[in-house]
Amino acid sequence: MVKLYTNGAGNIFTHSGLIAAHLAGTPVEVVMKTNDEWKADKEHQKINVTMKFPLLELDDGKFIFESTAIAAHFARKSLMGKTAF
Ligand SMILES: N[C@@H](CCC(=O)N[C@@H](CS)C(=O)NCC(=O)O)C(=O)O
Repeated sequence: MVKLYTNGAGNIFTHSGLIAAHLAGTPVEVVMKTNDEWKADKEHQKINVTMKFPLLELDDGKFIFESTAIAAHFARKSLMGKTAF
């Protein structure tokens, strides 16, 4: 299952990806930590060089940064082209 890393439920950038995943019917594991917890996670810092959230980890181990790119990734699975939107 894909993993969406975030720094809190209040991060509005995370929501667009989760909404798109929900509409696309794609299950997502949300990995949520505080900024302080992420900053203490040295392994995560090797992956997330900007330390901005959300960050999506795909099943093949690749990562997608930027909320719009993450939302588009989910939308491409089953939403795009089905309606005028
Ligand atoms: N352009 C990025 C913006 C992401 C962003 O700014 N996230 C902030 C929202 S709180 C963040 O994670 N900040 C963590 C920090 O600066 O320590 C996107 O759309 O994903």
